[in-house]
Amino acid sequence: PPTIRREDYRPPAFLVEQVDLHIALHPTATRVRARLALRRNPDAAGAAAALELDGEALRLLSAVLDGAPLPEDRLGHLPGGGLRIEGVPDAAVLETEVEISPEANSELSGLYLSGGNYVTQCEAEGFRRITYFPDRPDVMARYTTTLEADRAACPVLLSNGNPDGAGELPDGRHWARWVDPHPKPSYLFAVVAGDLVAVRDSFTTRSGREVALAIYVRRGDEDACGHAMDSLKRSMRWDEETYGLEYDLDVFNIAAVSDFNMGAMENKGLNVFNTKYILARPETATDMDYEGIETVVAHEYFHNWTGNRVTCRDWFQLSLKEGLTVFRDQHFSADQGSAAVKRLADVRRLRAAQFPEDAGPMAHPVRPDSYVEINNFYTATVYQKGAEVVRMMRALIGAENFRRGMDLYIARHDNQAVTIEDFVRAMQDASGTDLSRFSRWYAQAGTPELRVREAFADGRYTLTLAQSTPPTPGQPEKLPVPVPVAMGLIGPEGAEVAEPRLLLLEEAEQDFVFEGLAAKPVPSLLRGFSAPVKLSGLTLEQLGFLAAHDTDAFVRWESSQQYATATMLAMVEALRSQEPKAERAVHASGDAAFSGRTLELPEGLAAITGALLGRALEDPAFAAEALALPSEEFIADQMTIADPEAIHAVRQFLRGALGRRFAARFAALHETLADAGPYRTDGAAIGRRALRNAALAYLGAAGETGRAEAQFAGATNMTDSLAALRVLVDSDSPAREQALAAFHARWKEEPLVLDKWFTLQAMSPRTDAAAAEALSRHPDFDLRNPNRVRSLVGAFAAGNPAAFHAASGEGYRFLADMVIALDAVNTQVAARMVSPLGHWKRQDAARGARMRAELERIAARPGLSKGTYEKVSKSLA
Ligand code: HT7
Ligand code: ZN
Repeated sequence: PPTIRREDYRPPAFLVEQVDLHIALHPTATRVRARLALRRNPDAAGAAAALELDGEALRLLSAVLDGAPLPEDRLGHLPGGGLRIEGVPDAAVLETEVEISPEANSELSGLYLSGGNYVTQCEAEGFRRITYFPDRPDVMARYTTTLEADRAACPVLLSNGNPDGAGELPDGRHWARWVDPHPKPSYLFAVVAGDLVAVRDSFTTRSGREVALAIYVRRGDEDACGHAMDSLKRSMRWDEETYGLEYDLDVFNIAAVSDFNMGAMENKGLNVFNTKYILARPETATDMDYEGIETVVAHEYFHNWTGNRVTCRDWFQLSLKEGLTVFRDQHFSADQGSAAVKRLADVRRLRAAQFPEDAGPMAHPVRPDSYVEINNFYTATVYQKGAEVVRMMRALIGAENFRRGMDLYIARHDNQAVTIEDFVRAMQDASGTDLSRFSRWYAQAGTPELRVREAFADGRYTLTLAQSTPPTPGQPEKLPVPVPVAMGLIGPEGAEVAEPRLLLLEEAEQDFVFEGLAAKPVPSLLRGFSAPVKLSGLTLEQLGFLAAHDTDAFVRWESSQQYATATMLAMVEALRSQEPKAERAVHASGDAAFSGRTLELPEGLAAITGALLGRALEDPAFAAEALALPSEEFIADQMTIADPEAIHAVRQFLRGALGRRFAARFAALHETLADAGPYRTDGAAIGRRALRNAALAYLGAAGETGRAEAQFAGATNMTDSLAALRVLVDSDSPAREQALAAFHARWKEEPLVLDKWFTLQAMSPRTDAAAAEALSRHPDFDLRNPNRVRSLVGAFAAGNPAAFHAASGEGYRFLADMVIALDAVNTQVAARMVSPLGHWKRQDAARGARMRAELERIAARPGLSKGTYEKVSKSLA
């Protein structure tokens, strides 16, 4: 398959001014009539260039140019299924009619059926599966859409923009017309039609316009939309207050569907959501689900300005809308509750997903230079690292200049399709800061590594920071990037001894000097995680000190995590050097032993845990985050060659040992923090539950499952129920199977809860590849439903490292079997599942060979999709 390169960008030969669509819905034979008002693009080279229309899986019924039918010999056929028409006048009207089958569309791109309802997904290149069109984001057009369907099957007919009439038709059919006054790229087009019910509300904009809000869901789910609706209204207000951005249509509709490739989609005036990010009742959704809903609803709403009104010129610019909008949703969520705890969670996610990506075979810059399949580039790098880059820019130019830059960006580029350079230029012009060097952050892949050195003499403290970025595929050499380092100095008594500052490290190495200090301080660096880098060079003693004393919550958390990481790595090393692998035996009881050797709880880690527990009730949400040991995946990422068995043994041992050492305090926390009064989802209530369930998990790891059994039996909300079930599922308690069966029996009609049932088992160390494979044969498993696939296959491969990396290679084989089966059903989801196999260089030779063998087995499949092919071939390189 061809590689698309950023440097090959050419403007389109024709623009589309107006699109009029008529869609007659039918499960197997939907008819789409499109009328395109075309105009030659004055900015395109080649005054006689042909009109090129994308098309995929369409059956062309007719094509008429300026009233005259186009004969077959005027239609050139393009490789992917598109059309090329020569000799089109500078202004012309093209009318086409095609037939498509929503029922046959298991790819979930274009028009498809979910639970019997019609729904579209057009980003990135799905509109071409609905009609012939120049399906690229730099073609912005005004759309009118008329929908026609059977009234009984489809009482609801929705599209973008404002409603503009509806009526009856013969034979029980009806129609509705929608007009979107705003020009938009085709990827924002949407249709939803079916038997859905609306939960309604309204919002008055700050200029006094009334916007009708509606969330469309399956009948019976109306009571589960309150949190999403509330999140939407808070997002609308926040964007007015923070950026002066007001909503721009009379209606804002959301539709929730069960079958969706991603989380949600920001279609103009008609957002389509995965039900996972809309539906929440205390009995069925966890606190994390509530937080996810708030974030995703806000994210899609914020796209209305950062993405829809100002969009991307081409898909290489994806982070222009995604990085910026993630930055905006993170800022919004931070404003809703504890900003510090939100930041920890965001950083944890960045490190879990983006850092490994940046160190693996698919590493790419925030603005990639090439791709084979654009769907493979909706990545943690484009989204999360892209958000970090915007965040750094704001730190460098200051909040006020950043706001001025946003105003300028939108004023300059409203209704345009633009580039990342345009965004950076607006920030530069508004702030007067030269950001040309800063733009390296968009161009260079890889996570920069910062190393700290110190010197102290005669009251003069010199902090030396050195940076380097490791090579990544296609980028062997890296230049230094400007790194904003928010910092302070802590004196021996635990007080700040210098004004907190923002240092700017621009060169490969720089000294920063502080005078007039009475004693050598401890540097508190990267406060709030001011840059997405890896920091090293502090001693265990300094980390312990910062964990106890820093005034910055992020550095306190980070230092305790780094302390635990260093400790765990040392324990892993000790195990590795003691015995040959084949003789290892790991006992999951908590007393991990490798060939009879017993690990010991390091007193330093116990002391940090004890100190955290002592202050836990001051800020329960923070304490829950700080008490969690670094994940097995994170520890593996710190090693040149990982050792999944040893890491698992060490982490399990520590959880059990800490659970036993502090059993009384964990038990006391579990009792003290029991919910009194009604269930609430504010930050304080969520924090209390998080800490209480962290205590429960430590007790469970220490073999005390009685509390979990009682909590599972009595839980009235999903957070507590699932936390208790997790403890039981990870244990050898006789209650395990019974609890799993009871949970299944109770929730078998709730797909989102059933997903959790699959995930808990997929991630449990007690589930090996054979058990995961057995779950894939469970009658409730469904390859056509992306949520279910992620809940089992994704969770197993990414969240159960010990089983996935079993020395037998069975974990790898299970994943490869699933990828092969999925590729015939949904290529986007299949390609995304390949990633865990790509990290074979981080495993020992035997495992690496098994991973490669599975990648080669996938690559050899005839008819493999280009997306899966791209991931597999890059992973093998
Ligand atoms: N902009 C949306 C991306 C998206 C998507 C991309 C590829 C295939 C399916 C998809 N569904 C949604 C979501 C967002 O980032 O807001
Ligand atoms: Zn987005």
